[in-house]
Amino acid sequence: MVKEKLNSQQLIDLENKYGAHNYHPLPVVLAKGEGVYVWDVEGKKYYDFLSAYSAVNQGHSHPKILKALVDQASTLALTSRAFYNNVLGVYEKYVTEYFGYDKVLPMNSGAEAVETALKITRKWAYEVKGIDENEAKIIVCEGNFHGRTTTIVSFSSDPTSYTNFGPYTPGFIKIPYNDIDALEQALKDDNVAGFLVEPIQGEAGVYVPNDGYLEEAYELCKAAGVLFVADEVQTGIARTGQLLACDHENVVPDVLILGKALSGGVYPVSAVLANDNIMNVIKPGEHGSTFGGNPIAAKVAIAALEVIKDEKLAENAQVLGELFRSEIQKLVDQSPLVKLVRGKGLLNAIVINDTEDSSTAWDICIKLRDNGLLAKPTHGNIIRFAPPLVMNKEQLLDCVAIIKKTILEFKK
Ligand code: IF1
Repeated sequence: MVKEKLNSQQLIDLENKYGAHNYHPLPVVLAKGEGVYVWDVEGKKYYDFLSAYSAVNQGHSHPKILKALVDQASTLALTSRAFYNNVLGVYEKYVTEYFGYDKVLPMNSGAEAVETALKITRKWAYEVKGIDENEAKIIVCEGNFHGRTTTIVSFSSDPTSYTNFGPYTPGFIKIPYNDIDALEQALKDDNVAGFLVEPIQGEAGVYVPNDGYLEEAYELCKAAGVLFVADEVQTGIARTGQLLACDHENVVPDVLILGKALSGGVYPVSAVLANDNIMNVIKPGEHGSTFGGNPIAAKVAIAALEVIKDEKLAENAQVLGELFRSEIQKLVDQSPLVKLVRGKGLLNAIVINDTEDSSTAWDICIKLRDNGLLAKPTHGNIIRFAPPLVMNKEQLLDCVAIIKKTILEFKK
């Protein structure tokens, strides 16, 4: 039977019929990716301005990362941690020296790494800080996004994330983001073990906190004997113009959570990094995962991190990010439709001048798609712009032109 090539609508229909409806994708069906570009089933070319939520910082189908993936997959894909292998220790040395920590606990998804960090923080609280068993509390921020597990959504402030997934995991204190006084107040509780925070809140709409917020928060945590736990799953790996968003403020998290672009988007790789005084609370048999730290993940992560350094992607994100925001600011000044642009490096967003529940941001993204650029609203009236960090100045200015044209021609 000759398998006819299915068109976009047929493929959308398949997903609607056979797939759970846990997403509402933009109506475009992608079939190929290379660098900053993706192509749909009909062969139309787009700039990817989402980068799979910052997992594809190194660009689609990066040859060096793909080679690492294919070579290792063809040699030894998975041993489980029941046995040693000849790749994991090499990766563990590489990644801990790369970020400056004693140890790494390798996992797969970002949520798994967040859960791992929560478990380590709690165990440290009982066994090192001396908090009474089952009394440990972790401070989190309103507007957070740390993943989709039942414990993580237990401390979400977004009803879409937590409604009807109870009963909820206890032991979390929610405070407003970017509010030092609220943190200082919450830290008065002697049972606080850690403060889990995104250096920039991605999903909430690319909320960049005040300069100095992270450093002040870090100092308050240190004074209170509380672990500063940074979720850099989305802001890490050069996305914001530094290797880590915390590097903008010389903050060295006690516990560092990485994911997404740790693999360049070709494979699920996440990690938790910490020094021995914290990481050594985990003893054999107390935590793990079938695929965590597998040989493919290890080789892919080494290649993905080498690309970041070799191609100076943090520097590029810093320079192109400043250019992007200054160009889009001209649009803000010119168009009543765009309220503001904000971000750091190549993690940016525009706020559309309409209500959160309006379809304006969505409709603009449909027009952006028609004009050859793919982006998607986060919450309601906010559109996130996050291209691969391998983008060059000419391509960025081409994208700015597409965004300006789309906004200036847009009719509600
Ligand atoms: C979805 C959001 C972004 C994250 C941070 C942990 C995780 C994420 C800071 C969990 C994941 C993804 C999840 C994906 C969409 C995307 C997302 F919109 F959901 F919030 F990027 F902003 N910490 N973010 O951003 O990592 O388990 O997904 O590997 O769930 O729709 P994961």
